Parts: sequence; structure tokens; C-alpha cells
Amino acid sequence: MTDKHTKTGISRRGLLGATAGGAALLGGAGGARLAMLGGAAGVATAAGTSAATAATQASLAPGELDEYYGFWSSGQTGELRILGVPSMREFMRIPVFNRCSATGWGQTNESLKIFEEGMLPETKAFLNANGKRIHDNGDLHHPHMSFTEGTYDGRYLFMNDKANTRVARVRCDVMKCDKITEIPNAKAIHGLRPQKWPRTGYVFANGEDETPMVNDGKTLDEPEKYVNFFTAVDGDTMDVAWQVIVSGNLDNTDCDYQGKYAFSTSYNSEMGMNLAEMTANEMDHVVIFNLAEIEKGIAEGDFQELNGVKVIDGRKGQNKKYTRYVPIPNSPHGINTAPDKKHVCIAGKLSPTVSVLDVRKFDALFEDDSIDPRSVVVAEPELGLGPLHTCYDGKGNAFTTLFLDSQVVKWNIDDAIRAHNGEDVDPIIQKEDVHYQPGHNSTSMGETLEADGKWYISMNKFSKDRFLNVGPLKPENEQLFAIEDGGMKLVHDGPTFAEPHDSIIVRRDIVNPVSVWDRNDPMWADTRAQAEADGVDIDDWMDTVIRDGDKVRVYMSSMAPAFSMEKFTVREGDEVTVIVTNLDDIDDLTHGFCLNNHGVAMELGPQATASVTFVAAKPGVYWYYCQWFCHALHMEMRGRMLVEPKAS
Ligand code: K7E
Ligand code: CUA
Repeated sequence: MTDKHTKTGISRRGLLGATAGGAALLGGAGGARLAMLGGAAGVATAAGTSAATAATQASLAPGELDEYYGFWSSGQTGELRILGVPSMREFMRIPVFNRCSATGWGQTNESLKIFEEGMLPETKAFLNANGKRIHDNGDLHHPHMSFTEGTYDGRYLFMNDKANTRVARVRCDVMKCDKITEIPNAKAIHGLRPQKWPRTGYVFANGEDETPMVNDGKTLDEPEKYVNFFTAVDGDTMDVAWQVIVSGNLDNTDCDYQGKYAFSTSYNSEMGMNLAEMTANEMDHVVIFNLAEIEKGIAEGDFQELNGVKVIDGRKGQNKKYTRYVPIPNSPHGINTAPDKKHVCIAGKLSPTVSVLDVRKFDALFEDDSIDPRSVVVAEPELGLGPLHTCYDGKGNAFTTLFLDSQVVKWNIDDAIRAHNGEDVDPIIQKEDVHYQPGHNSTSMGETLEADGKWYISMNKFSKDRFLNVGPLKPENEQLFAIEDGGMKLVHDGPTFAEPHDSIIVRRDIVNPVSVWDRNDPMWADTRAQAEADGVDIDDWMDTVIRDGDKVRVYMSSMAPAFSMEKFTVREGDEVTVIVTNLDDIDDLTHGFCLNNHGVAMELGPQATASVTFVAAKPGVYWYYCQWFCHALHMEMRGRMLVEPKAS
């Protein structure tokens, strides 16, 4: 099944030809490109699996622990997921940009505070005016862990929300989101990467969609007035540190191991407003951001302030000390820095090539304006059709997904450079079919200096005939390969719900979450302050009702299998806040608070406090119950709220 590639002269023409069936329906070159994006037309023939040996490494006996944590995005589901690698068992879903029924995320006061603190005032006003909530949807593409000196440090995970232009952070000690920042000026945060060196530091975030610089509803068809923003978020505070205005749009981003540069792909260098315009040029570009110069520019006041953010002008033709634009063929997508500290691979998407940049050549580019930006391109191998993303084994090899070919291609970076310099070498080592249409891929520790080349994940956009039919909406498919000397062995093939874009695979010794909350956790600091004002100790057994006008605060504790209060009374129309501390301090002893017919529920991990606010609008008796199975008498863990009618 190893297909030693021989140069077949794959060309751009070949790419378009490969999708000619789809193109004919759509007509024109734009149509051909659409067919590529639609993708499903050209399916590779199904491969057998020679997984017999490697399968044994991947299957863990019951109770055995995985070697790696996998952190998965979930696309339009809006959450982060934790899997085990190599078992591919899904352990946990961490709600981030979504509303979660199980945990009360998006409903508890503690989570609402996180949503609202980072929300721009105009968004808050807009949502209020429309009766909408920003807690209900997100599009989470790119999860990445914080770095210290080029490798994961187990502090935080960062992730983007393309749908509502946000960046979020998850604390790795409790595996809960603690910050969500809406990014001003930019629109549709897509590519996201934490600074690798010396530490994170910055979290770089790309705005994908252009908007008019002054976006007041008076400009539509004047593309020259449109701009796009590159954002550096401070990973420690989650505030926006600075932004750079760029020419063209921004897709994916990465940064180097020197701490000097970040770089982003742009598939719409044309600043086109429709498909034909966006794909018109043969060459698009990668923008290189000079971090030290940008910081200096900010310090020296060479910025404008836009919506409270210091913004540097890094557009083409502006001062070249901040940015340089490297032409790259055609509509480049994924951009990934190799663990050799030198090379960055840019997947061509509409071009069958991957462009290899040498970061050591970037200094010269910024020192001398007259140097051809293309001089930083040290190889540009033709690898196959629809290259999207690249990852690494730490041994000089790269793996690139080929969306159109439904394959992964393993290739050698040094050989590609030698071929580029005229030597007669073929960089391609192996091509392997995947099922079907892969987008992102990842290798174990592959985006760090500790890339270990053991496991490879292919995240496939289509599953088609792979599983029992579940109706028109099909799951995606993920495949795990063991990377072995003899080749790559498929060891797992399994469906996933909408739609993990990306994943990272982290050695388990790096990730060390707690099992029981610390009572002093900042998550419920506001509740603690309110309780202190009310004279209630939230660390202890509590059964207190505080009335404050028509606001009522109900303080109770939970300890298996009972709440501290079997009943409480409020009046019709009261705004009721129920605050619960779970006094149990045993691993895995989670309670919940769910109030019948009020749309109210929340999770309470061991030693956690959470609170939820609602209006008691309907007179009557309402049971509240524990909705996390906690004890043999879990069903009996319930109590009553009496809502007295308004005195008339
Ligand atoms: Cu789906 Cu990283 Cu948003 Cu590529 S992106 S496939
Ligand atoms: Cu407490 Cu179920």
C-alpha cells in the first residue's frame, strides 16, 4: 500500500482537471475552484488496512491509561474535547463558546461573567436589543497549548471562535474555560497560535473576514476601504496587546522558535469580495510580522488607537519594518513551523505545492528592502492535490494532508530543498489513503521541539460510506496511524460529531489537572464576595435565604445524598439566585442543581461553588434535584421551592 511517488507532473491544470466533473456543472475557472472546495467529487480508492501489528499498540486493555492527551476542537459545536491517544477514547467535553446543558455553562453566573467580561460593549448592546445570547454558538477551530521554551508547559489551552470573533482560554488545572475575549476591529478570528519562544506570551490570532475600516453601514462596494487585522493577545491577561492592519485577508498563522516572527497565510490577497475575485491571482502571500519592530513601533507611538487597541499599519507599501509579504501560490491555507527550528511549511490548497520558508532568512528581508521576498522560499515541492496542513515527526520528515487526493503524503524536508536546488531527488517517501478528504492533521508533540514521531492523526471532513448511515448529516471521520519505520499503519478509524478541525497530541506527563477544586478558586470570587456581604460562609454548611428587595439569594450546600435545604420559599416575580457549594471532597463526586420547569441546571464538582439566577414567575411548588448521579440515594436528593403568589 506504500505508493512510492514518481514525478507525474502534477500541475495546477491537473488539479483543475481532477475536478472537471464538478467544474463542468459550475462553469468557468471559478467553478473549478468551487468544485475543489466542494471536494467530495474525487474520492481515492479505499485502502485495505495493514494494521495487524500496530493495532496491538493502539488498543489499550480496560483500565489502562493512554500515553497522550489529545485536545480536539469541535468546530461549530463550540466546545473543546479531550481524548486519549492512542485509544482515541473521548474523555471530556469542555464547553467554551457553546451553551452546555450538563454543566450549566452559559447559564451559571460564574460562566456568564466570563462571557460578559470579554464582550465588547457594542456586542452587548446589540444582543440585548435583539434578545439574543452570545453563549449559544461558536465555531472553535484551533486549540493550542501554552508554550515555555518551545514545548508545551501544561498551563493553558487557547482557542479561536470564528463565528463571533473571540479567543478563549482553558485552564489546564481544572479543565474549565476562564477567559473569553472578543477581539475588536478584526472579524472572524480563524488562525490562532501561541508564541513558542521564550514563552506564551502572545497568542496570535488572525481576522479572516475583511470589513471597511470605518464600518458604519455606509460602505459596501469599495474594496479599497476594506482592511483586515492581525491580533496579538496577551496570554497571561487575555487582553489585546496590539493589532496590525494588513493587506489581504488572513487564514492560518504560526510563529518561530526564536520569538522573532509570526506569519500568516492569506488566500485573499486580492481583497476580492466574491469567489471569482478571491481566487483570481496565481500568487497570494504569507505576511511575516516582525515582533520586535512592532513592539518598538508601539512604544514609540507609531500607531493609531482603534476601539481602545493600539494598531500598527502593516499594509503593503507602508513602512516595511513591521511586515513583509512573501508571494505564495495559490490560496495558501495551513502554515506550520517545523521542530527543526528552521523551516515553515505553507500548504498551497489550490496549488499542488507546499512552500518551505527558512526563518533564518527573514532577518535579511527586514534589513534590506531590495531583497526579493521570495528569497526566503527554499523549497516548493509538488506533493499532490489540495494540500491543506502539515505536521512533523521530529526526524526531518513532514506529513501533508491532500484534501482532493484523500491522502496524506510523507516527505523529507531536506530532500525537498535539495530538489529545489537542482539535485535529482524525490522528497516523497510515502502516500497513504485516508477516508476521506483530510483537513488538519497532527503528530504526537509535533508542533513542539519535542516532536516524537510516534502517532499521526488524520482529521477527515467526509466519512461517506465508512459507517452505518445516520441520515443526510454524516459524521466526520478520524484516523490514527502509528508512524513506523516500514511506513504508516492505520490503527483507528472512527466517527466524530461536528466538526473537529484540529487537534494537538500532548505527552501525559505535561498535563496534570486536579481532581478536587480548591475552595479559594477565583472562579466563584464574585459569589464569595456577595456571600461575605450577606454574612454567609460559602465554605461551610449553609442553609440561608437572604431577601434583598425582590432579589432573593438562597445559599445551600450539597453532600451526598442531600442538599442542606429540603425547601425554601420565594414570592412570585422574585429574582432568585441559588448558590450551592458541594462540600464533598472525594474524587468524582459531582452533584448538580436542576430546578424543574425553569430551564435551570448546573454542575457542582467536588468542593466547587456555583450559582444560577432566574425569575420565579409561576406560583406553585417546584422540585429541585441533583442531576449528576452521586449516590445510591441520588434519586432522593431533591427538595422543594415554593413560589407564593403575589399578594393582590
Ligand atoms: Cu478547517 Cu484550520 Cu479552520 Cu484547515 S481550518 S481544514
Ligand atoms: Cu447528588 Cu446526585
